[in-house]
Amino acid sequence: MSDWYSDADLDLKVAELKINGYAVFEGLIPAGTIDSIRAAFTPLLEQLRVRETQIHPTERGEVKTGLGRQQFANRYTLHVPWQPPFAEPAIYEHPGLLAFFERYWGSDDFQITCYHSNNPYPGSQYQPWHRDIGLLAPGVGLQTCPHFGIKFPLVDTCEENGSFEVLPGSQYLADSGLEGRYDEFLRQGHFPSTHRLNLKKGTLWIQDPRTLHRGTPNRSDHARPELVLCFSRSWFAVRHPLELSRAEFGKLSERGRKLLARSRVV
Ligand SMILES: O=C(O)CCC(=O)C(=O)O
Repeated sequence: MSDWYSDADLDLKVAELKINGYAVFEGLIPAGTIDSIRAAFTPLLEQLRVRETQIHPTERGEVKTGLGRQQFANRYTLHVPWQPPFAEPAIYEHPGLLAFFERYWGSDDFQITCYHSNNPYPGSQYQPWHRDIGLLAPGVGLQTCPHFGIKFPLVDTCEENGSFEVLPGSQYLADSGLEGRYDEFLRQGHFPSTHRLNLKKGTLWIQDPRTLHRGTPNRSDHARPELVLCFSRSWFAVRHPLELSRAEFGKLSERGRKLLARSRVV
């Protein structure tokens, strides 16, 4: 048990994740920490935006100088370098967060496998409804997911600046007849439980990547950056290992080294 969350609090959050396909931890990150991250992140993101004038199917560049792409019009993805102020132990080693995963998975055998970001700028439109990973077993909605996105926006998110939209409970949907047609049905049909995650800065939330979701139009005058740390069970394969310098690896705590054990030290 951590001294930050009681067992009852953790059980409730785990139930939220299992039932809704996401769980929200409001006020987990101090606003000042988010502001420092945003101040350092904005120039990196702007550099990418100026460079990536075309929509591109694959990411380009290097993590240090901006590995990413324009995914849809005015919507940019960008990897986040593992260095201060982005690599913040108060976030990725937060005792409440780690206790949450240990409770959900019943194990501490998990690692951080990716650090990236989703950034709709003014003028971005609806994404198609989608999942971020396929079901591991065709036709079966497994009760436990081995891989999660840990997300935190760098600004308050709202309907105007393109807050994230989810269809709660859809993480277990395993009907091959619907696969590939989610956007068609969700755009046309009646789905009253769709939900916009309008979040205060400092909120961290956990997304089951199987849950149907989409980005929404940003009609504000500012970007809506959100950083994403991926936490995965040790057996879950990831394509590109996270990279960090020897100096950054040297700064890690004992738990940090376990969490970053699958990274490439360069
Ligand atoms: O952050 C968002 O608004 C949506 C991002 C997303 O779902 C994606 O790019 O897969």
